[in-house]
Amino acid sequence: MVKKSGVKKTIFDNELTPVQAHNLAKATGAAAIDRFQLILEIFATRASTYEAHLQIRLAELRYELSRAKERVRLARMEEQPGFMGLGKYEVDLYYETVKRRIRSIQEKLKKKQEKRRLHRDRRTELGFSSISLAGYTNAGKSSLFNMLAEEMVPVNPSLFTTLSTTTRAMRLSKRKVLLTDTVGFIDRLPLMLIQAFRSTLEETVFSDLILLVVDISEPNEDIKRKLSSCLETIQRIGAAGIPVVTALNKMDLLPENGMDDKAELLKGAAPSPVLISALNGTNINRLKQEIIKHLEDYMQATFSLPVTNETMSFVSWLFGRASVQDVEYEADNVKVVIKAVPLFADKVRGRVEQLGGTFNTYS
Ligand SMILES: Nc1nc2c(ncn2[C@@H]2O[C@H](COP(=O)(O)OP(=O)(O)O)[C@@H](O)[C@H]2O)c(=O)[nH]1
Ligand SMILES: [Mg+2]
Repeated sequence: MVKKSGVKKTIFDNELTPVQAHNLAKATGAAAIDRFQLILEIFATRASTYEAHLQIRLAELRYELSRAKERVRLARMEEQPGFMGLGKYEVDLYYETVKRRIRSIQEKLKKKQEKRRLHRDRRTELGFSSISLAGYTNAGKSSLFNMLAEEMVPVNPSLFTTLSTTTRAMRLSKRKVLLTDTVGFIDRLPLMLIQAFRSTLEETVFSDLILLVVDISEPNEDIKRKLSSCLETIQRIGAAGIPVVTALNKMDLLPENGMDDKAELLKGAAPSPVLISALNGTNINRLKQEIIKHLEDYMQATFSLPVTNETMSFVSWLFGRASVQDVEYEADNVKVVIKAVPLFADKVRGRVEQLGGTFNTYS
Protein backbone atom coordinates (compact mmCIF):
# COMPACT_ATOMS: atom_id res chain seq x y z
CA MET A 1 0.00 0.00 0.00
CA VAL A 2 2.75 2.40 0.95
CA LYS A 3 4.63 1.86 -2.26
CA LYS A 4 1.54 2.08 -4.43
CA SER A 5 0.25 5.29 -2.90
CA GLY A 6 3.59 7.02 -2.61
CA VAL A 7 3.14 7.58 1.13
CA LYS A 8 6.07 9.37 2.73
CA LYS A 9 5.51 8.38 6.32
CA THR A 10 3.49 5.75 8.13
CA ILE A 11 2.08 6.43 11.57
CA PHE A 12 1.30 3.68 14.04
CA ASP A 13 -1.20 4.08 16.83
CA ASN A 14 0.67 1.65 19.04
CA GLU A 15 4.20 2.05 20.32
CA LEU A 16 7.05 1.03 18.03
CA THR A 17 10.41 -0.18 19.29
CA PRO A 18 13.41 1.19 17.41
CA VAL A 19 13.90 -2.19 15.74
CA GLN A 20 10.28 -2.30 14.60
CA ALA A 21 10.45 1.23 13.25
CA HIS A 22 13.67 0.43 11.51
CA ASN A 23 12.37 -2.77 9.93
CA LEU A 24 9.15 -1.13 8.84
CA ALA A 25 11.04 1.73 7.23
CA LYS A 26 13.29 -0.72 5.46
CA ALA A 27 10.40 -2.82 4.19
CA THR A 28 8.26 0.07 3.02
CA GLY A 29 10.82 2.67 2.05
CA ALA A 30 8.90 5.24 4.12
CA ALA A 31 9.68 6.50 7.60
CA ALA A 32 7.66 4.82 10.34
CA ILE A 33 6.74 6.68 13.53
CA ASP A 34 4.38 6.00 16.41
CA ARG A 35 1.79 8.02 18.33
CA PHE A 36 4.34 9.41 20.71
CA GLN A 37 6.52 10.76 17.94
CA LEU A 38 3.51 12.14 16.10
CA ILE A 39 2.40 14.06 19.19
CA LEU A 40 5.91 15.41 19.57
CA GLU A 41 5.90 16.53 15.95
CA ILE A 42 2.57 18.30 16.44
CA PHE A 43 3.84 20.06 19.54
CA ALA A 44 7.04 20.96 17.74
CA THR A 45 5.24 22.65 14.85
CA ARG A 46 3.13 24.66 17.29
CA ALA A 47 5.84 25.52 19.77
CA SER A 48 6.16 29.27 19.79
CA THR A 49 8.10 29.92 22.97
CA TYR A 50 11.55 29.08 24.24
CA GLU A 51 9.93 27.12 27.01
CA ALA A 52 7.84 25.05 24.63
CA HIS A 53 11.00 24.17 22.75
CA LEU A 54 12.67 23.13 25.97
CA GLN A 55 9.71 20.95 26.82
CA ILE A 56 9.83 19.23 23.49
CA ARG A 57 13.56 18.69 23.74
CA LEU A 58 13.05 17.20 27.18
CA ALA A 59 10.40 14.80 25.95
CA GLU A 60 12.61 13.80 23.04
CA LEU A 61 15.59 13.16 25.25
CA ARG A 62 13.58 11.10 27.70
CA TYR A 63 12.24 9.11 24.83
CA GLU A 64 15.74 8.73 23.49
CA LEU A 65 16.99 7.54 26.86
CA SER A 66 14.27 4.94 27.19
CA ARG A 67 15.37 3.41 23.93
CA ALA A 68 19.05 4.24 23.88
CA LYS A 69 20.17 0.68 24.56
CA GLU A 70 18.20 -0.78 21.73
CA ARG A 71 19.24 2.01 19.42
CA VAL A 72 22.90 1.42 20.13
CA ARG A 73 22.47 -2.29 19.57
CA LEU A 74 20.67 -1.64 16.31
CA ALA A 75 23.35 0.73 15.13
CA ARG A 76 25.95 -1.89 15.84
CA MET A 77 24.01 -4.55 14.01
CA GLU A 78 23.73 -2.34 10.98
CA GLU A 79 27.32 -1.27 11.34
CA GLN A 80 26.32 2.32 10.93
CA PRO A 81 29.20 4.72 10.99
CA GLY A 82 29.35 6.71 14.14
CA PHE A 83 28.12 3.97 16.36
CA MET A 84 30.35 1.24 15.00
CA GLY A 85 32.28 -0.68 17.56
CA LEU A 86 30.72 1.08 20.52
CA GLY A 87 31.93 -0.65 23.60
CA LYS A 88 30.25 -0.73 26.99
CA TYR A 89 32.22 2.33 27.99
CA GLU A 90 30.96 4.39 25.06
CA VAL A 91 27.39 3.26 25.61
CA ASP A 92 27.61 4.38 29.21
CA LEU A 93 29.12 7.62 28.11
CA TYR A 94 26.29 8.16 25.65
CA TYR A 95 23.79 7.44 28.41
CA GLU A 96 25.46 9.90 30.72
CA THR A 97 25.49 12.60 28.08
CA VAL A 98 21.77 12.24 27.46
CA LYS A 99 21.09 12.24 31.18
CA ARG A 100 23.18 15.35 31.68
CA ARG A 101 21.31 17.14 28.94
CA ILE A 102 18.01 16.15 30.54
CA ARG A 103 19.13 17.58 33.86
CA SER A 104 20.24 20.82 32.31
CA ILE A 105 16.91 21.28 30.55
CA GLN A 106 15.03 20.42 33.72
CA GLU A 107 16.91 23.14 35.53
CA LYS A 108 16.08 25.70 32.89
CA LEU A 109 12.44 24.70 32.99
CA LYS A 110 12.44 24.97 36.74
CA LYS A 111 13.63 28.56 36.54
CA LYS A 112 10.89 29.30 34.05
CA GLN A 113 8.37 27.68 36.36
CA GLU A 114 9.50 29.88 39.22
CA LYS A 115 9.12 32.93 36.99
CA ARG A 116 5.61 31.88 36.15
CA ARG A 117 4.80 31.48 39.80
CA LEU A 118 5.91 35.07 40.39
CA HIS A 119 3.89 36.09 37.39
CA ARG A 120 0.81 34.42 38.87
CA ASP A 121 1.34 36.18 42.18
CA ARG A 122 1.62 39.48 40.37
CA ARG A 123 -1.51 38.70 38.42
CA THR A 124 -3.47 38.10 41.64
CA GLU A 125 -2.00 41.22 43.17
CA LEU A 126 -3.21 43.28 40.23
CA GLY A 127 -6.65 41.77 40.60
CA PHE A 128 -6.72 39.73 37.42
CA SER A 129 -8.70 36.53 37.06
CA SER A 130 -7.31 34.05 34.63
CA ILE A 131 -9.23 32.08 32.08
CA SER A 132 -7.64 29.31 30.12
CA LEU A 133 -8.95 27.65 27.02
CA ALA A 134 -9.05 23.88 26.99
CA GLY A 135 -10.27 21.22 24.64
CA TYR A 136 -9.17 19.05 21.78
CA THR A 137 -6.99 20.18 18.94
CA ASN A 138 -9.18 21.62 16.20
CA ALA A 139 -12.15 22.29 18.49
CA GLY A 140 -11.74 26.01 17.75
CA LYS A 141 -9.81 27.28 20.78
CA SER A 142 -7.59 29.67 18.86
CA SER A 143 -10.53 30.96 16.82
CA LEU A 144 -12.45 31.63 20.02
CA PHE A 145 -9.38 33.19 21.60
CA ASN A 146 -9.12 35.63 18.70
CA MET A 147 -12.83 36.34 18.65
CA LEU A 148 -12.91 37.10 22.38
CA ALA A 149 -9.77 39.20 22.13
CA GLU A 150 -11.49 41.25 19.46
CA GLU A 151 -14.67 41.61 21.50
CA MET A 152 -13.07 42.67 24.73
CA VAL A 153 -11.31 45.84 25.71
CA PRO A 154 -7.59 45.36 26.11
CA VAL A 155 -5.90 46.32 29.36
CA ASN A 156 -2.48 47.93 29.25
CA PRO A 157 -0.22 44.94 28.64
CA SER A 158 2.85 46.68 30.07
CA LEU A 159 1.59 45.66 33.51
CA PHE A 160 3.17 42.34 32.72
CA THR A 161 6.63 42.10 31.36
CA THR A 162 6.30 38.54 30.20
CA LEU A 163 2.95 38.24 28.54
CA SER A 164 3.31 35.67 25.77
CA THR A 165 1.54 35.91 22.43
CA THR A 166 -1.02 33.42 23.63
CA THR A 167 -2.16 35.52 26.58
CA ARG A 168 -4.23 38.70 26.47
CA ALA A 169 -4.99 41.09 29.28
CA MET A 170 -8.55 42.29 28.90
CA ARG A 171 -11.55 43.76 30.58
CA LEU A 172 -14.67 41.65 30.89
CA SER A 173 -17.46 43.73 32.36
CA LYS A 174 -16.06 45.02 35.67
CA ARG A 175 -13.42 42.37 35.85
CA LYS A 176 -9.88 42.24 34.57
CA VAL A 177 -8.99 38.93 33.03
CA LEU A 178 -6.05 37.20 31.45
CA LEU A 179 -7.17 34.92 28.67
CA THR A 180 -4.77 32.20 27.61
CA ASP A 181 -4.89 30.01 24.54
CA THR A 182 -3.38 26.54 25.01
CA VAL A 183 -2.31 23.61 22.86
CA GLY A 184 -5.17 21.69 24.33
CA PHE A 185 -5.65 18.14 25.42
CA ILE A 186 -4.75 15.03 23.53
CA ASP A 187 -6.29 11.62 24.00
CA ARG A 188 -4.14 9.12 25.86
CA LEU A 189 -1.31 11.57 26.26
CA PRO A 190 1.72 9.45 27.12
CA LEU A 191 2.88 9.84 30.72
CA MET A 192 6.31 10.98 29.62
CA LEU A 193 4.69 13.86 27.79
CA ILE A 194 2.47 14.82 30.69
CA GLN A 195 5.62 15.31 32.74
CA ALA A 196 7.37 17.26 30.03
CA PHE A 197 4.38 19.48 29.42
CA ARG A 198 3.63 20.06 33.05
CA SER A 199 4.12 23.77 32.71
CA THR A 200 1.70 23.95 29.80
CA LEU A 201 -0.88 22.20 31.91
CA GLU A 202 -0.03 24.44 34.84
CA GLU A 203 -1.73 27.25 33.01
CA THR A 204 -4.95 25.28 33.30
CA VAL A 205 -4.36 24.08 36.84
CA PHE A 206 -3.91 27.59 38.20
CA SER A 207 -6.66 29.34 36.30
CA ASP A 208 -9.82 30.75 37.85
CA LEU A 209 -12.00 29.43 35.09
CA ILE A 210 -11.61 26.85 32.35
CA LEU A 211 -13.26 27.60 29.04
CA LEU A 212 -13.71 24.19 27.52
CA VAL A 213 -14.22 24.22 23.77
CA VAL A 214 -16.04 21.32 22.12
CA ASP A 215 -16.62 20.86 18.39
CA ILE A 216 -20.30 19.89 18.17
CA SER A 217 -20.29 19.44 14.42
CA GLU A 218 -18.63 16.07 14.92
CA PRO A 219 -20.54 12.78 15.18
CA ASN A 220 -22.27 12.30 18.51
CA GLU A 221 -20.04 9.47 19.70
CA ASP A 222 -16.93 11.57 19.10
CA ILE A 223 -18.39 14.53 20.94
CA LYS A 224 -19.23 12.38 23.93
CA ARG A 225 -15.90 10.61 24.00
CA LYS A 226 -13.91 13.81 23.68
CA LEU A 227 -15.97 15.68 26.23
CA SER A 228 -15.58 13.01 28.87
CA SER A 229 -11.90 12.65 28.05
CA CYS A 230 -11.43 16.40 28.55
CA LEU A 231 -13.29 16.43 31.84
CA GLU A 232 -11.23 13.46 32.96
CA THR A 233 -8.00 15.23 32.03
CA ILE A 234 -9.11 18.25 34.03
CA GLN A 235 -9.54 15.97 37.04
CA ARG A 236 -6.28 14.17 36.44
CA ILE A 237 -4.13 17.27 36.29
CA GLY A 238 -5.61 18.51 39.56
CA ALA A 239 -7.91 21.21 38.24
CA ALA A 240 -11.10 19.61 39.51
CA GLY A 241 -12.21 22.50 41.72
CA ILE A 242 -12.10 25.10 38.97
CA PRO A 243 -15.39 26.22 37.38
CA VAL A 244 -15.81 25.07 33.78
CA VAL A 245 -17.84 26.82 31.08
CA THR A 246 -18.34 24.70 27.96
CA ALA A 247 -18.40 26.44 24.60
CA LEU A 248 -20.27 24.17 22.20
CA ASN A 249 -18.55 25.46 19.11
CA LYS A 250 -19.26 25.38 15.36
CA MET A 251 -23.03 25.67 15.76
CA ASP A 252 -23.04 27.21 12.28
CA LEU A 253 -22.37 23.74 10.89
CA LEU A 254 -25.46 22.23 12.49
CA PRO A 255 -28.71 21.95 10.56
CA GLU A 256 -31.48 24.18 11.87
CA ASN A 257 -33.20 21.27 13.60
CA GLY A 258 -30.00 19.70 14.92
CA MET A 259 -29.57 21.96 17.93
CA ASP A 260 -32.09 20.24 20.17
CA ASP A 261 -30.49 16.89 19.41
CA LYS A 262 -27.12 18.10 20.58
CA ALA A 263 -28.57 19.78 23.61
CA GLU A 264 -30.22 16.51 24.57
CA LEU A 265 -26.99 14.60 23.95
CA LEU A 266 -24.97 16.83 26.24
CA LYS A 267 -27.57 17.27 28.93
CA GLY A 268 -25.88 16.96 32.28
CA ALA A 269 -22.56 16.07 30.64
CA ALA A 270 -21.22 19.48 29.69
CA PRO A 271 -20.83 21.98 32.55
CA SER A 272 -22.51 25.37 31.87
CA PRO A 273 -22.91 24.85 28.11
CA VAL A 274 -23.31 27.69 25.61
CA LEU A 275 -23.82 27.09 21.89
CA ILE A 276 -21.54 29.36 19.89
CA SER A 277 -19.81 29.90 16.60
CA ALA A 278 -16.30 31.20 17.08
CA LEU A 279 -16.11 31.73 13.35
CA ASN A 280 -19.20 33.94 13.01
CA GLY A 281 -19.22 35.33 16.51
CA THR A 282 -22.68 33.93 17.25
CA ASN A 283 -23.59 33.96 20.95
CA ILE A 284 -20.25 35.36 22.03
CA ASN A 285 -22.09 37.74 24.31
CA ARG A 286 -24.00 34.94 25.93
CA LEU A 287 -20.74 33.11 26.46
CA LYS A 288 -19.25 36.20 28.08
CA GLN A 289 -22.25 36.47 30.40
CA GLU A 290 -21.81 32.85 31.42
CA ILE A 291 -18.12 33.42 32.10
CA ILE A 292 -18.86 36.50 34.22
CA LYS A 293 -21.43 34.55 36.20
CA HIS A 294 -18.85 31.97 37.14
CA LEU A 295 -16.05 34.39 37.76
CA GLU A 296 -18.31 36.17 40.15
CA ASP A 297 -18.37 33.06 42.23
CA TYR A 298 -16.07 34.95 44.54
CA MET A 299 -16.71 34.03 48.10
CA GLN A 300 -16.36 35.99 51.25
CA ALA A 301 -14.40 34.37 54.00
CA THR A 302 -13.85 35.41 57.60
CA PHE A 303 -11.18 34.09 59.84
CA SER A 304 -9.79 34.86 63.19
CA LEU A 305 -6.25 34.24 64.35
CA PRO A 306 -4.29 34.67 67.58
CA VAL A 307 -1.97 37.66 67.18
CA THR A 308 1.61 36.47 66.72
CA ASN A 309 4.48 37.60 64.52
CA GLU A 310 3.72 34.76 62.18
CA THR A 311 0.08 35.73 61.98
CA MET A 312 0.92 39.34 61.26
CA SER A 313 3.25 38.51 58.42
CA PHE A 314 0.57 36.19 57.01
CA VAL A 315 -1.99 39.01 57.13
CA SER A 316 0.32 41.44 55.38
CA TRP A 317 1.09 38.77 52.78
CA LEU A 318 -2.66 38.46 52.22
CA PHE A 319 -3.01 42.17 51.59
CA GLY A 320 -0.92 41.82 48.49
CA ARG A 321 -2.88 38.90 47.16
CA ALA A 322 -6.53 38.93 48.08
CA SER A 323 -9.15 41.53 48.35
CA VAL A 324 -9.03 42.24 52.10
CA GLN A 325 -12.36 43.76 53.15
CA ASP A 326 -11.80 44.27 56.83
CA VAL A 327 -9.26 43.75 59.61
CA GLU A 328 -10.30 44.04 63.22
CA TYR A 329 -8.35 43.51 66.41
CA GLU A 330 -10.13 42.16 69.44
CA ALA A 331 -8.11 41.31 72.53
CA ASP A 332 -5.48 38.79 71.45
CA ASN A 333 -7.16 38.03 68.16
CA VAL A 334 -7.24 39.52 64.72
CA LYS A 335 -10.37 39.07 62.64
CA VAL A 336 -10.04 39.34 58.85
CA VAL A 337 -12.61 39.39 56.07
CA ILE A 338 -11.47 38.62 52.53
CA LYS A 339 -13.03 38.09 49.14
CA ALA A 340 -11.40 35.45 46.99
CA VAL A 341 -11.98 32.72 44.46
CA PRO A 342 -12.68 29.36 46.08
CA LEU A 343 -9.28 28.01 45.13
CA PHE A 344 -7.44 30.81 46.87
CA ALA A 345 -9.80 30.78 49.83
CA ASP A 346 -8.97 27.13 50.27
CA LYS A 347 -5.29 27.93 50.39
CA VAL A 348 -5.95 30.58 53.01
CA ARG A 349 -8.02 28.15 55.02
CA GLY A 350 -5.11 25.70 55.10
CA ARG A 351 -2.75 28.34 56.40
CA VAL A 352 -5.25 29.70 58.93
CA GLU A 353 -5.79 26.25 60.37
CA GLN A 354 -2.04 25.74 60.50
CA LEU A 355 -1.75 28.92 62.53
CA GLY A 356 -4.41 27.73 64.94
CA GLY A 357 -7.23 29.99 63.77
CA THR A 358 -10.84 29.45 62.76
CA PHE A 359 -12.16 29.94 59.27
CA ASN A 360 -15.70 30.55 57.95
CA THR A 361 -16.98 31.15 54.44
CA TYR A 362 -20.08 32.82 53.07
CA SER A 363 -21.08 32.78 49.46
N1 LIG B 1 -17.52 26.26 10.77
C1 LIG B 1 -16.80 26.63 11.82
N2 LIG B 1 -15.48 26.39 11.84
C2 LIG B 1 -14.77 26.77 12.92
C3 LIG B 1 -15.37 27.42 14.02
N3 LIG B 1 -14.41 27.67 14.93
C4 LIG B 1 -13.26 27.20 14.42
N4 LIG B 1 -13.47 26.65 13.20
C5 LIG B 1 -12.46 26.05 12.32
O1 LIG B 1 -11.94 24.89 12.95
C6 LIG B 1 -10.55 24.74 12.64
C7 LIG B 1 -9.74 24.66 13.94
O2 LIG B 1 -9.82 25.88 14.62
P1 LIG B 1 -8.71 26.35 15.66
O3 LIG B 1 -9.21 27.59 16.27
O4 LIG B 1 -7.38 26.38 15.04
O5 LIG B 1 -8.77 25.14 16.70
P2 LIG B 1 -7.80 24.80 17.93
O6 LIG B 1 -6.90 23.71 17.46
O7 LIG B 1 -8.72 24.30 19.00
O8 LIG B 1 -7.08 26.04 18.32
C8 LIG B 1 -10.17 25.94 11.80
O9 LIG B 1 -10.20 25.53 10.47
C9 LIG B 1 -11.27 26.95 12.10
O10 LIG B 1 -11.50 27.84 11.02
C10 LIG B 1 -16.78 27.66 13.97
O11 LIG B 1 -17.42 28.22 14.86
N5 LIG B 1 -17.44 27.24 12.83
MG1 LIG C 1 -5.06 26.42 18.58
